[in-house]
Amino acid sequence: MFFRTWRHVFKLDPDRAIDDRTLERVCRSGTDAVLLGGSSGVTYGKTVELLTRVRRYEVPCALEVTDPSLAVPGFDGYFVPMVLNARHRDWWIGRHAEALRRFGRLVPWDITAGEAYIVLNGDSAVARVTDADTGLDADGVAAYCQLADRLWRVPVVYLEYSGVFGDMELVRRVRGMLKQARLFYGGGVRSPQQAREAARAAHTVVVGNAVYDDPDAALATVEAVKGAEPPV
Ligand code: 1GP
Repeated sequence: MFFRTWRHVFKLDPDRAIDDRTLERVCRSGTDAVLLGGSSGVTYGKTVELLTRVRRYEVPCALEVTDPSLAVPGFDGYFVPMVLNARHRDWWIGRHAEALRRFGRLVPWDITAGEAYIVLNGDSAVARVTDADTGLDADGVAAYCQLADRLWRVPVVYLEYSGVFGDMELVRRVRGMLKQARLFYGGGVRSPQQAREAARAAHTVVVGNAVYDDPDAALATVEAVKGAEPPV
């Protein structure tokens, strides 16, 4: 699928302002893709606007469809997040089934992939919005990974620490378990050192907040990830 070779991804939030110069640096950085997504305040109009700006550059651009009303056409790929450790079924299958009932015939399935999220930072917006059970132990995380990878055969497992740098030992353990899914890691990557560590542990490293808080540091993560030994 379209994301199979991605090692480094910048995640941009259509609800956050980014100036033209920073966006240009992000898009020309050598990253494998720009992923648009956010936990709150994202609208169709804001998504179109940011896609249009990213399209000035050649970098592939994908969308995380967190609500069917945000399904803007014209992306290179679409991810549909399912938050496995959310307490309410709405966030694993409920909203998805409702959306497919209405729009299933319009989905470009050849460029659409499910993303099995396990949210591990209880203070993050995504944990609050989805009421995620973030107090899982390693075996609990491993169980969700098997569920996604083996039982449901979701092509992406996403360990989401959004805002804080995660437990790399756990990330490595999860990656070692996966049989078919690609492991995305996101959370608190703000330096080349962290980027390298995450790149050794996961298949794909996602950098979000740093783009807005410290663009120079964010840009330095690209080379660090690309130069790191990939996980087997
Ligand atoms: C957020 O996983 C991404 O969804 C990246 O996390 O914003 O902490 O870099 P950060």
